[in-house]
Amino acid sequence: MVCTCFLLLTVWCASTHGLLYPAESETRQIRSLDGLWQFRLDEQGVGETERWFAMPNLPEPTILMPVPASYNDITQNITIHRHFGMVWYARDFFIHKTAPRWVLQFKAVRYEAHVYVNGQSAVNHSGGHLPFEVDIIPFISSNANYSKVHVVVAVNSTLTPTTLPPGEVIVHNPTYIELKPTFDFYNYAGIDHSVILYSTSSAYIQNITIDTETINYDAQHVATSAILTYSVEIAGNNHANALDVLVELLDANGIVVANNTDFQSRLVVNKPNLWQPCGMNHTHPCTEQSYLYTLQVTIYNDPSPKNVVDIYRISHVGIRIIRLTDNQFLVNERPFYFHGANAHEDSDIRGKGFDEVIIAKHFNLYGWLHGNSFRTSHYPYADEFYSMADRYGLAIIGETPAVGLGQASYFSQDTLEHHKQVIVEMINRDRNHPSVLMWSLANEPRASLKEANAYFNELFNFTRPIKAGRPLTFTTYMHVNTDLCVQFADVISFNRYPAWYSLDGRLDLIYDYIVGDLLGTRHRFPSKLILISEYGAETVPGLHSDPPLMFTEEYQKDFYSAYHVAFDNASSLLHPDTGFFIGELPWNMFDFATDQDISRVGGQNRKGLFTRQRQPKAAAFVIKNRYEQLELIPTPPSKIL
Ligand code: GCB
Repeated sequence: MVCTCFLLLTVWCASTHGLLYPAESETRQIRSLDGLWQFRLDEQGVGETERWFAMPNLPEPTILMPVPASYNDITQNITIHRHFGMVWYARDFFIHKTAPRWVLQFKAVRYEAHVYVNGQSAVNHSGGHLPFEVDIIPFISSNANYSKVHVVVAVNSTLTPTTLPPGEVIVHNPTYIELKPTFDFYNYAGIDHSVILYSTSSAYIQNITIDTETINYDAQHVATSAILTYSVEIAGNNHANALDVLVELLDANGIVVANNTDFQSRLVVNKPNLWQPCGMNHTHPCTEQSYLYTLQVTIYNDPSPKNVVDIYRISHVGIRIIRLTDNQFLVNERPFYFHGANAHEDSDIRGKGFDEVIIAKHFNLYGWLHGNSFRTSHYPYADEFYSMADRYGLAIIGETPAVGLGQASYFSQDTLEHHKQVIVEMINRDRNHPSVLMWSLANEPRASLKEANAYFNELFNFTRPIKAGRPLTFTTYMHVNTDLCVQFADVISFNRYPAWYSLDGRLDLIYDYIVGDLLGTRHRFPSKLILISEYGAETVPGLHSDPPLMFTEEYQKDFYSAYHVAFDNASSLLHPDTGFFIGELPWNMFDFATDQDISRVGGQNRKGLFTRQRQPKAAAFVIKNRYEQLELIPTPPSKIL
C-alpha cells in the first residue's frame, strides 16, 4: 500500500508496525465497542460527497446492525444479502480522559475502511482481515474531562483486480451489475471482528517480538536449556528520554524463570518446558494443553524513584524450534505430521463474523477428530484462533488473502505492493504465536504464467528475511511440469481433487494418480517436503448409495480412504529416511457458504466433514479413526542429536 501518514491531527493510513493484541494491564484499560451500531447501505455511493460522516446520525433508512458480524445474513432482505459496494456504520460513546491515549482498534473490516471520528477522517485501511488502529485523542475536545465521541465507518466491499482477494464488477445492464469474485466462498463483508478501545500512557510499548533461538537437549532428548531472543519497541511522548525496561519470562505458575533489562537481548531458560504440537506419538492429545510461558514487559521512568509507565504481557509464549530436513518437518527435533483439516471463518447468520462460541466449538471438534492442524484458508483469521491453537497445541498454516490470482493481469505491481503490505501486517500480528508453523503466501495462483513466476520470485525474496523462523509455502493446483513458482517454496503444498473435479466417480484411479504426482514432484525437487493442502468431495448429508456414487456419504468415506493409502507410501512418519510427505488437510472441516451456483447446493460448498451447523457426516468418523492411528506411529528424535 502506498500512502502518506500525517501524525497528529489526521492519520491517513494504518500504521505498519506490529499491533499488539489489546490486553488489559495495570497501565491499560480495555473497552469493547461491540454491540448494535447504526447501519445503512449506500447503493448510490453518495455518502462521502453528502458528508454522512459529519452528520449526527446516518440519513434514513437505517437499521441496527450487530458488530461484530458480516451484514449479509442478518436481515431477511435479499438486497442486503447480496449487496456489494459501500455501507456505513455509526455509533456514539463517551470517553473519560483518564489516559493520555485512547486507541480505537478495528480487528477486521472487510475490505476497505474509512474511519471518521467526530466528523474528521481518522484512519483508512485496505485489506479485510487484519487489525488497524488510531489514537482518537487528537479528534476530541481538549478542554473537558469527558467527551462524546461519534464514530462513523464507511466500508467498501468491492473487489477489484488489485484487491486481495481480487474480483471484477461486471455491468450486464443498468439493473444487473454483478461482483464476480475469483474464489469459492461467499463474499461476506462489514465490521466482521470486534472493535476495541484501549488506553495507554503517553510513552508506551508499541511492539514485542519473541523467538526461540536454541534448545539444548540431553542424551534422552530432554530439553536442558533454551535461549530466547526478544525485542521491545517503545513509542509515544518522551520515548527519546531515558526509560528502563524489565523483561521477565514467567512459567505457568507465574514464577519468573528468566529476566533481562535490555530492550533487545536474550533470555536463558533452564530446564524449559517445550511447546509441543498436539496429536503426535510423543505429545499430548489435542484436547489437552501445551505448555505456555508469559512474557511480561514493564517500562519505567528514569531517574528513580522508578514509576511504572507501561506493562504488557504476552500470555502465549511457546518454546519451540522448527527445522526441515529432506525427509521430515521437525518441531523440537521430532517429526511433525500435519493431520487436520482446512477451515473457513464461516457460520450461520454471522457469515465471517467473529464469535467465541464458534471458535470454542472449532477447537472442541478438532479435539474430537484428533486433528492437530489447520490452514487459515484463505485469509488470516481472528487472533483468538491463534491463541486457542497455542493453548491446545494445534499447528496453523497462516495464509494471506491472496486467493484467486487467476490471470496474468492480476500479477500487477499494485497487487504486489499490497500483497507485501498484507504479509507484513500478518507476520507482525501472528509471529509470536508458537502455533504458527508455516506461512502460506497464496492459494492456487495461476502459477504456470511467466508473470506469476516474476511476481512470486519477488514475493518470496521479500518475505524470507521477515518469516520469523517459519518455512514458506503457497498452495498449488498445478502439476510440477507446468508450475513455475513451486521452486520458490520451502514446502510444496498441493491441492488435489482426482475423483472429484477430474476422473468423476473413479475412486479406483486415485491411488495411481496421487502416487504418480507425489513421486514426479519429488523427483524434480528431491529435497522439498510435500503436503496435501486440500483434497475432498462434495457430500450432501443424508444422501446414500451403495456402490458409492458422487455426493453421497459413502462416496466421501471411500474417497478419503483411497487417498490415505497413497499418502502412506511417501509418509515421513512411516518412512523416516525416505519419506517426504508431511501432512494431509481435507477440504473442508465444515460446509461453508458460497455464491449461488449450479454446483453449490443451497449456496454452500458441501465438502465439509461436518455440516455448517457443526454436525458430523459419516466421513468424519473415517478421518477420526485415521488420525487416532497416526498418533500411534513412533516419532523418535532426529538423528542429528
Ligand atoms: C480449491 C480451492 C477452494 C475451493 C475448493 C473446492 O481448490 O482452493 O477454495 O473451495 O477447491 O471445493 O472447489
